[in-house]
Amino acid sequence: MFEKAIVRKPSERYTEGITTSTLGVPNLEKALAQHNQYIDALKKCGVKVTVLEGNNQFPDSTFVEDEAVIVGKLVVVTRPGNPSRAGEAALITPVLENFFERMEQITSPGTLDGGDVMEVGSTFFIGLSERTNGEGAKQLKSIVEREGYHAFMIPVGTGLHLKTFMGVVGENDIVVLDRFQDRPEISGLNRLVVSPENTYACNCRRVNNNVILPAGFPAVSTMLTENGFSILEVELSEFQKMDGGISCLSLLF
Ligand code: CIR
Repeated sequence: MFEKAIVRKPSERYTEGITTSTLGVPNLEKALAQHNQYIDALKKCGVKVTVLEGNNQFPDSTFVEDEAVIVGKLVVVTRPGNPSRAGEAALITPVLENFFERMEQITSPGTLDGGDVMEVGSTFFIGLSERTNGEGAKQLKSIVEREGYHAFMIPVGTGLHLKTFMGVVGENDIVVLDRFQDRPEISGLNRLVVSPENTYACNCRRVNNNVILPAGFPAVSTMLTENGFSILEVELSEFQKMDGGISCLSLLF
């Protein structure tokens, strides 16, 4: 069960973050309102939410997921792969010190974004991407194995992060974009397959008894409901414009 979440509000400079999307410039007021709805959804799932103030130095720092990976009682502070986000590790560290007694760090030349790490039961799947290099993935793999977990690496190919294309919805269940469904690394998982027009909804997240899902993807919400999942939909249009989704916006533990 998740008891706590850390989120960070989008800052005044939110719209200056990195994006590959062609959906237009986000509206900050709308983004803040959607962020509040996201916080409400987390609270509905029974999670106590710590809300950090927006940070103007790092426009992408609302995507806190990329800054740390939680491995049981240990937290691993990442080394974000885009240079404009590298300083976010130092930004989140003092916050995490309030919650965790044990802390590790991904170190140079390793880079790793939390968006590339998917935990299912006792296994961590680590995406090799533009943001997470082989060295960063290797460092995380050895940490999680030392802590008693399994780890597999998965090449992401074109696209931002591993979890741009898959999300955990149950004990052993994931939602996954069709082109990844036959990857041998995830063959042991129950895979609910999504077609390319619904790619954005792959980034959904199980939070205790619910799955939080972006609004506007009826095919995916129907599939999840028919498979017995209880879903909470949140409108995230202003985060999609900055390549961010459901999982990116919180650290859960
Ligand atoms: C970035 O490109 O780094 C941000 N604009 C979006 C990060 C999304 N994070 C995630 O998927 N974990």
